[in-house]
Amino acid sequence: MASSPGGSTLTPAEVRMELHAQNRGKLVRCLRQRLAESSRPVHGFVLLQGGEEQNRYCTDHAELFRQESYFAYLFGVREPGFYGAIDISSGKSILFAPRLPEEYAVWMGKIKPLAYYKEYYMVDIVFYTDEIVEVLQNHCENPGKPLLFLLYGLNTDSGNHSKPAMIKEMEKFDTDLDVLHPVLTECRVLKSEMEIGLMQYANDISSEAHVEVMRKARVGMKEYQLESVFLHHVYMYGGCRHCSYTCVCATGENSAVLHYGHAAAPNDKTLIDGDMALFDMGAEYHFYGADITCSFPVNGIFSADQLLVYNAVLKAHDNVISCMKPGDSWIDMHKLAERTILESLKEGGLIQGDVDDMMVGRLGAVFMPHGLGHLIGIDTHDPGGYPKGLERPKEPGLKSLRTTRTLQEGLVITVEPGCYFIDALLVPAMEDPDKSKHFNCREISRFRGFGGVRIESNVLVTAEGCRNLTNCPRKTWEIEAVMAGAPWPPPPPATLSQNGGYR
Ligand SMILES: [Mn+2]
Repeated sequence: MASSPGGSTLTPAEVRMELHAQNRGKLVRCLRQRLAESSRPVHGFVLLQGGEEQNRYCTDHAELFRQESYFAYLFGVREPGFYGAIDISSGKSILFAPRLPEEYAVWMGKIKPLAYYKEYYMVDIVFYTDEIVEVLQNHCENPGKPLLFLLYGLNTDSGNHSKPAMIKEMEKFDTDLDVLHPVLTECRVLKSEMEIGLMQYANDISSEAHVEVMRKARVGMKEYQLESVFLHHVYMYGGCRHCSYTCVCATGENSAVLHYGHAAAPNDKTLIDGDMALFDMGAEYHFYGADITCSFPVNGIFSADQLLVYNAVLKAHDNVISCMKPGDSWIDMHKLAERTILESLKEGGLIQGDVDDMMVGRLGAVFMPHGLGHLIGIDTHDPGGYPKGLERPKEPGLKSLRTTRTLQEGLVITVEPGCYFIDALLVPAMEDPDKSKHFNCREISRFRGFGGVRIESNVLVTAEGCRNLTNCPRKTWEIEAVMAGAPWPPPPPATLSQNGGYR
């Protein structure tokens, strides 16, 4: 059956700026509480600086601007060069727009009046950025210098720090660099209904694009052609101008290269009969992203070896999702995935011995060196994985976890178990007697060059358990049917024709 005539069943989701007004309201409540708890006066301004447009090296080529994520969370502003402030005592929000030169109207389009931004972004007042000092001083009702809460803190995924807002005449203000970052980061961890709505949409359009990629995959194509199918689908039908990250379109051996797709490995291999494909791609819609991985045989039919590895990973993915609920430790979920994969590899004859022993010896990290999953939201690796007091584990595999948090209702996290045959890990493991005693070396050697499998979904933790926002064919027979032209999502059972492609 052909895909739907329009190419998609989706239309771009409605973007509502109330979402950001709610985010600001949440921050104000949390900040007031935090200040009251430490017996500090509940006043001052949150001041954030939005992102600036960047040119390519020395040229005048402006890179497509994407707003800084904390600023996007609070204000939803898509243009560069803004500042935003929130008065903690009144809860009022102020945007500061750049004063654009008259020339702007010639080259870039009409200059919007401040009233436009006030209405569009649903803030209380708008001024120009060259008025910040004066406005904040005038709006301060307390004696002495106004207090500014600036954003400064560590991103535990990148190791970089967020840059506090810079204004001239900072000496006219008192500043606090400690309070805002942990409180605002914590606000971003638990998603609101409206945020979940956008993430569901990003997942819907990305899931559909993954299905389109599976359908179009043919032996002899280039990996980048399938990348282009994905990009076209999410932009053409989904209005997604940005992706959450650089597409990983890996086939054959490349599917064991975890961050394949970068400039030195630009998705340019030819698809060979018998290759496994691992495609990790996600679209972003109004700042909120999806992060989805599908693995499938490029020729449309799983071989026995591919079935073994794929089903090991799928069982881990499904086990975790059927277990996840508030109160669970993410480390335990990671270990559950590892154990599931090791048990399957043992059943398949690749490894041998006691699985408990393997767990103690951290054998799972040889096949899955990355963490089970990460928080996701406005950033693909959303911040807040390691709040103060939560230590990063040191053991192989576990140290790669981007969070070790206890699951809470409202948190959205990726579940992305994988099983890879990576020479850089297999060779040293073969030489380590504690690990190699578990290897069936002949079988393991046979799998060198296989690549790897990852299955990644975005999962919302609910009061009862969790909800998978991703909807891609996952069972091997579903993938084979979709690649042979069957519809996705499958029609309800009653309407299935006898030769509908599903069995
Ligand atoms: Mn991911």
